[in-house]
Amino acid sequence: MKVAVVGATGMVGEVMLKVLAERNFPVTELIPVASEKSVGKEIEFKGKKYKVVGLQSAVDMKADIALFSAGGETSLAWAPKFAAAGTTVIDNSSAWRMDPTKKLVVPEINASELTKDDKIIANPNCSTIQMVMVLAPLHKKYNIKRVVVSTYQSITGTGVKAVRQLENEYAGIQGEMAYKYQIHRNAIPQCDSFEDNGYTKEEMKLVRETQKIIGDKSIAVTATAIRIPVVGGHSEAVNVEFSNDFDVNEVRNILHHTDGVTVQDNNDTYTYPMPLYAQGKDDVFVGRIRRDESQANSLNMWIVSDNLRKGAATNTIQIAEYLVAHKLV
Ligand code: 11C
Repeated sequence: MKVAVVGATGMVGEVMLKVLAERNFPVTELIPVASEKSVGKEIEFKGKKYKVVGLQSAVDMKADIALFSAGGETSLAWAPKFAAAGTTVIDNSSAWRMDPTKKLVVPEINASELTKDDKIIANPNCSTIQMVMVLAPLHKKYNIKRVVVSTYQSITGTGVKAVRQLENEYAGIQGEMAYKYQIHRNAIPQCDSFEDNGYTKEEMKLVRETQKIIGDKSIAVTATAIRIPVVGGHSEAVNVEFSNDFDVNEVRNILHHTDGVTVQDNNDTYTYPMPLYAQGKDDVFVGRIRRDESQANSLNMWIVSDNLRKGAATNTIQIAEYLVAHKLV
């Protein structure tokens, strides 16, 4: 496969290159793509050096697959040009996710929707991916009525500027701000900008993307997304109300047998997921699984995953793997 990585020098792009190598994705030719200021720079992939090219040169090189992580505006402007050249685009931005003509895919849940005609495929938001990985198998068994989620999100979701802000604040250096407020020793109840309904875009992604991926608009979701000074991954406190009653051990057992999900749930040994330990791993970790005793058929869980891995690069590459395995590209 001739593979273009658009945004190769960015935070997610770098993890994409790492994951492509780790999973031994069949790359016959790599095309690292970035903005004009990075063109000509060299990046290393599997011990070989590659020169970064610009977007138009990359379109002309007619890759089989282009993995995009260069922001919504670049995706809106360039994904159609790649697609018109015959390249299948898997896009990690929010640009195409809610477009009814585009598939929004978490491979373990809905990759079977993909066909050869899907030339621009959307990768969901990181906080949505880790939540639906746990919700989808439970929805099948007990039917979800409502989800209440609060997120505790890693600054790596904002990008390298936020990581620098935290490092500067930690070292007591005045520098460029990614957030309106100090993030060191703080919790900021705003991820992304606000919509007219008073929620942030990040919160509404959790609502809309969950319904689209699971394919059920009747699932009610309400979210509060918080930024915290952590780098390893996003954490989520999730409360779920089902139509049907459940057995907590059966819930653990279903999740234990779900591909891509690891149950870490033992109070006796203080075993529960934490971002410090999820970092660099591909799985979604779930623990603190317990009945919500305040309401019928309701459950509480704590879900953690590396937002740059399953939340971004890994999921994108799993989509590419599915396309290759099913000869859709
Ligand atoms: C964050 N979830 O943590 C965001 C980052 O729609 O792909 C990814 C934004 C997106 O701030």
